[in-house]
Amino acid sequence: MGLYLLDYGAGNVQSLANSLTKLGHKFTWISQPSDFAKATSLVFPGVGAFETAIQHLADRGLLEPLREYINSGRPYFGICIGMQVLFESSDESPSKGLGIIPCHISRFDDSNKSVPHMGWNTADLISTSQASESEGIEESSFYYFVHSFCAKYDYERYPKAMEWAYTTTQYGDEIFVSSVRKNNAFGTQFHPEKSGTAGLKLIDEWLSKPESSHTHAPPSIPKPITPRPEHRLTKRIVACMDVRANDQGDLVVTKGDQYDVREKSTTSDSSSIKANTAGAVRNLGKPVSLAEKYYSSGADELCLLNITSFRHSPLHDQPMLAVVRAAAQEIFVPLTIGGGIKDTVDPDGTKRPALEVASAYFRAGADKVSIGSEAVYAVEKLLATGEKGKGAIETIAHAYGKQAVVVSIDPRRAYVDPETYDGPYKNELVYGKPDGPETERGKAWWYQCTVSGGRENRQLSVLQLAKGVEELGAGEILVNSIDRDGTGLGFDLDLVNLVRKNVRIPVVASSGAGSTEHFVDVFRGTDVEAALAAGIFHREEVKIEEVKEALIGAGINARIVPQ
Ligand code: 1PR
Repeated sequence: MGLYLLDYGAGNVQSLANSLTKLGHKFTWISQPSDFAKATSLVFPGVGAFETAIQHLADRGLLEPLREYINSGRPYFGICIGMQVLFESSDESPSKGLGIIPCHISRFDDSNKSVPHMGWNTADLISTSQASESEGIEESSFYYFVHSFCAKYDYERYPKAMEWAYTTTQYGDEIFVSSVRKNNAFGTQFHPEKSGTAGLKLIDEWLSKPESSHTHAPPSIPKPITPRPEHRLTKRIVACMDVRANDQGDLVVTKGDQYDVREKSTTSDSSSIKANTAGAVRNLGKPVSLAEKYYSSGADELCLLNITSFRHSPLHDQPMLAVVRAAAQEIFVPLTIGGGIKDTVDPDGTKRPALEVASAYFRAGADKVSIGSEAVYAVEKLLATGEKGKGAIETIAHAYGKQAVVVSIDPRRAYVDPETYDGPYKNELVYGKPDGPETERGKAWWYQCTVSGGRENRQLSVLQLAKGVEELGAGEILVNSIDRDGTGLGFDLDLVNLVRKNVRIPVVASSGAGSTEHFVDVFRGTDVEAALAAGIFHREEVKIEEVKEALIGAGINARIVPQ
């Protein structure tokens, strides 16, 4: 008897488990159909893809028991896919949902905005009278959404289904149902387990209610809702931690200048050029304690990059998995893990496909994985042979949804003489800009992709890579810049705009932030959804709270966390 959680076996459910543990709620996993009979309340944190969820539930004999459970009148809380399964069908999949809510789930229109809808947005109660028996949703709070498909709020076409609508949210000019509530069932399209303290409060309130308070009647009366001039989706601020083993073997957060993470030697001896780049690995702190610090300062997302990929450990002993596990227990905003997400081989010869590597990180508590070098190779293959479908991006996106797959690009400017250059990237050249090193003045450049943390240049431009990974099914692009990394000169707006204007998935600008103004510049000068920084946060030159205040002062929508 008691609280049960449903895991369909291919989604990241660890985040919800962590939030329940943090809140002190005990729970049991549903592992077989007969467990449903023992549940007095049930939470289904369905992160991932609709089709995978339905198929896995059906294959494990859990779909019908789930329907019976919900129809039995016992409390049900579905999150994201856990809410969407209540509906009839989805553009995402030929498989049918439970059909409890008579409405179709459709894809967002990406003609005038990025899809997935990713980030912090508000949830507006349909009726103010609902506030009195609230589910803990506050209109002043922001909640974390990540999805490409939604139940559009359409009370004329689906009047019965819209009775279920408890809150709506606007993205672009589309209004969708962001939570549903009727009788014993409640569901949110957003992720309360990833929505910081606002989300934890919501979960706690739902779990703390007596069973009798979970019966809701009468339902809301559907009514027209006019879109506002602008949605409330905020610009995200991401704190990034590059993690590697230092020379003593401890995992530390480090930070390079243009990807060189070692201290510069202080020697002036001109014969020791080697020593100039061979100092100790910079140690800026411990990954888990820094992650906790950034979470409480209001970071909207955290990113942990394994920049040495700890090549010699078997997958299940990867030191980075332990870091992710520990961080995920304490932080309740999205966590992206990058570095080494590719097909690997354990030291004993066991092959680990990229999907298995990613799954290990998702089980440890990651919400997204970030793919670097492997994405470059995949696009090179795509351009050379047209081959796609079996790589890391595609297999992970198929199982976990494209929103879980970030591609991290590490470009470097390739300078050319604009008078004489007649190479394949002449349509991508950036001309006449005063920035760049003294030695390259007067030259133009294109943005060249690299692999292995910038160690190797490839004959592939950023534009080719960005378009290619979008075609392969990536859900977001992180645009680093080796030229700007660690320099504090500000984001490379030419680079960021190049990517932003050529793809329809969310883009994160990275590298070069040196002041709060640089964040304002990147959001004014480009349409990116998020901006990432590392060095200035690690060295405490700028606090995340100060960045948010600067954004709000400049009229840019940002999420402030009450301290
Ligand atoms: O190729 O899939 O194994 O992924 C490796 C990942 O590790 C990639 O995401 C790559 O960017 C990252 N990486 C590899 N080597 C380094 C290095 O520094 N030597 N870190 C590295 C890259 C770049 C940013 C950085 C921003 C902001 N870090 O994430 O945090 O530039 O810095 P700033 O605000 O201080 O300017 P794979």
